[in-house]
Amino acid sequence: DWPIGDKTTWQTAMQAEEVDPENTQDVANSIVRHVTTTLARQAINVDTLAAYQATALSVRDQLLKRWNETTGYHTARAPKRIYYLSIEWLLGRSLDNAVLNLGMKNTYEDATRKLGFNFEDLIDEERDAGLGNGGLGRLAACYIDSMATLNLPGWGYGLRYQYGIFKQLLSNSGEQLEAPDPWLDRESPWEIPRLDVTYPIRFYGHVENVANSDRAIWSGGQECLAVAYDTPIPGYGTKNCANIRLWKAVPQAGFDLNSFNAGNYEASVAASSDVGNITQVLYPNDNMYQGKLLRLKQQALWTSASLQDILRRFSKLDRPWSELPDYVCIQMNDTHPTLAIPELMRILIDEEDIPYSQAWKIVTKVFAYTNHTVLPEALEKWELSLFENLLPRHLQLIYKINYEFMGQVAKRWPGDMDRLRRMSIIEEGTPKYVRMAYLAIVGSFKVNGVAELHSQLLQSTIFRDFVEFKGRDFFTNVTNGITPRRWLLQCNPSLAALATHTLGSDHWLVESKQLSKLIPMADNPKFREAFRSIKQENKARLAEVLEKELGVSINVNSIFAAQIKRLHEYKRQTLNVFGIIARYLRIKKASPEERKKIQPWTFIFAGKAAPGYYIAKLVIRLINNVAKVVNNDPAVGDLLRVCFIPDYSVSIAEVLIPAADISVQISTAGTEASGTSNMKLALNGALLLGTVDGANIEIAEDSGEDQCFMFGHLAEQVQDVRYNNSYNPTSLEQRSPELYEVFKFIESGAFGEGQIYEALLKTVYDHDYYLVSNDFGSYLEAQRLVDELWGSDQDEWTKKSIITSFSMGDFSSDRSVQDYADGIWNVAAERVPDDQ
Ligand code: 4GP
Repeated sequence: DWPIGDKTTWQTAMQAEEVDPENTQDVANSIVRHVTTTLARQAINVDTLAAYQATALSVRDQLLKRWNETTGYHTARAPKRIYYLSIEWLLGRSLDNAVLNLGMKNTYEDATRKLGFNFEDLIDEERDAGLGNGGLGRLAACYIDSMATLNLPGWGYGLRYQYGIFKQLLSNSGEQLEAPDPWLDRESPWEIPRLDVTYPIRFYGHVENVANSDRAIWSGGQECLAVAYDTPIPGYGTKNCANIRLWKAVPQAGFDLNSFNAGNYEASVAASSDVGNITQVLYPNDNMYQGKLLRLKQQALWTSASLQDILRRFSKLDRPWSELPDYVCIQMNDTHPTLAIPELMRILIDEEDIPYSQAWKIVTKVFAYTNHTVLPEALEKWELSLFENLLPRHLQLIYKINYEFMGQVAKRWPGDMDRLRRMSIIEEGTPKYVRMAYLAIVGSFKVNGVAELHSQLLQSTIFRDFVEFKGRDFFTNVTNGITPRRWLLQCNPSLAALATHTLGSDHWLVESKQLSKLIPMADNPKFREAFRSIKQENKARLAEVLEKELGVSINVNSIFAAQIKRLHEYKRQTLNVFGIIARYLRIKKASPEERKKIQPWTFIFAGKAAPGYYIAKLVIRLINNVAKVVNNDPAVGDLLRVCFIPDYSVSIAEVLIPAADISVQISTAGTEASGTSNMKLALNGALLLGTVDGANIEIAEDSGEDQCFMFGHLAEQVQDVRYNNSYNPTSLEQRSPELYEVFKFIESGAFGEGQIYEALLKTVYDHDYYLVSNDFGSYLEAQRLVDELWGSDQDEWTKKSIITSFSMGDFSSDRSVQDYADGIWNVAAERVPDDQ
């Protein structure tokens, strides 16, 4: 049945819009149509930006056709769906990725060339979508790419921040400055406003319990709307297209009638602009919790709108509520969406009139929770009073959930008051807190960590009581992964082409384990030469950028060592910069004979510090001032360069990663949950210089320890060392004479007045919580081994690099997402038929 109007007219019109993916003229037509009718321009006034916009809009047309087909197909098939709730989506740019996934890159290159533009220039016009801080948000982006590629019926939900992660500037004294990121200034061609998809959201107000029922009526307070914006995400080698639905907060249509009537027009306009603030800005913290009311509002709006949307889709199936878990699985990317648990309870009980216990049975079959960090300062705990005020009904439900849960614990461990106190969702004390991780565990059917070590540590440390209560099977591990489409095909096209050419097929892009067939090529001199020259090309490209942006001359034959990630004490950029200073001192002291043994290095840093993170910002300042001194000291020659690339982003990562020889992954053992830049760098052939932490361990297992330079204390030793640092302190000089010398040099004013760095050095002098001094010696020793290999056997280096790169098949996000789909979600692929 054709739903509306004349079928032939519709179909002829749709066919007229068809673009043959291989036909350059078709593609050019669609670009020019956007130039004229969307942008209202002519050939004479199309600049590169306009050409980018028209091209992106033309690509978007292709995406939308697939999006429509996919949603239509999935609606008809009504499979179980997976919803991925992430408060961050660090997508980066979309144009290149989209044409690659659509298999239309050549056609678009040809068409834009014929229209007078270089496709690479158009790519550079795009602003990064920086709606995330780091690992957690980029992981979500890789996962949605994989869900689309694996044809899983999956959608992402998030927030449409007006301002993404701040722009990082550097002052003359090397300090980080922050400026807003107005990424929507030029509008994003990738988003589709769905002004008709809106849901009401309530804050504050009061709760009236309904007698003889579990129901309550929550009313009053402030109401606003969440409006949907969709971003289509194409799969690779499939028609399937996933979606990320982002919410924007807007005032209720019309102003608050009461204040209007009271003649308080201005106040009601002001209140409506308050609402707009909710989705104004992304909180710039990574691995760090900040208990701000506005952030709680963000979480409440996002979880409520997403759930209303999910339930509306489910309602159309006309199935009983008890079957919700057969159709819906919600994966919570960290605890930020945990409010979805009481919100689903509220909807089922208050709006659908389902008794509490029945509702709880449904809810606890829907949610799964991924933990991304064991750092205590990152665990979300909302102050109870804040919660009570903003979300009174949710707090009531949390009390009830906790009451029932405490009852079960008390039954199993009668009289164990301490256990009750430890496990309670409500933390007693002044003030009281709501522990979101515990609520997430109690309301989920599965909890996972993101690398083997991390998942073990979760079970043996912060969630230990819950393992005893829920049993071991309740907890699982899914090691993170990265999409090989963006992180090899897109960022390193030459290496991707070498793989495809040698394997005789590009099937590795969806079956990444096939890359392992290339490992034996490490013994083939011709292949080694090809591989090496690609690395050189990528290094030359990066060197050009560094010279242009930072004004630093680069030795392209030096070891490029990249540490590119958020600034954080646990990630130990400190160890890296102190190591650089030690190397600098060594170079300065070296006799001509000794100098010959020292290999040239280029240390590359990139990353932002949370604006309020004083110590992390000091580290940035130190790195920049060390760079200034080292890069301008003639005594150094070309043996050492230090580069801090400002405003790290996905796009910058795409240039950096293919050029690295060494991947610097040096967190204190047991602190980095997984890491994903370690996977990206390894896939592009960088050798791992790392601690025995996070996914480094699995990378070393898969590539073979021979390929890696591992060092430092092990996770199981950290507690003892830490204890000794605090309670049986020895002087820094005893712990690490090399580091002591470095500190004295900093204090002497070598990098600006010594006292600038006092607070930073003190963290190491005093308790050295992150074991910088304890690992410093073995770090330098690991670097020495790197020098030795680089200096003695370049061929051997390339072999190791090849083996590393092609051993990374298991770190594809396709593998991770398939693990989730099979082990947690119980969701199957629904591929849109090609002839559809
Ligand atoms: C990060 C972890 O620090 C990182 O190890 C991991 O690879 C990434 O999540 C993805 O799982 N955590 C955060 C955070 O970004 O804010 O907790």
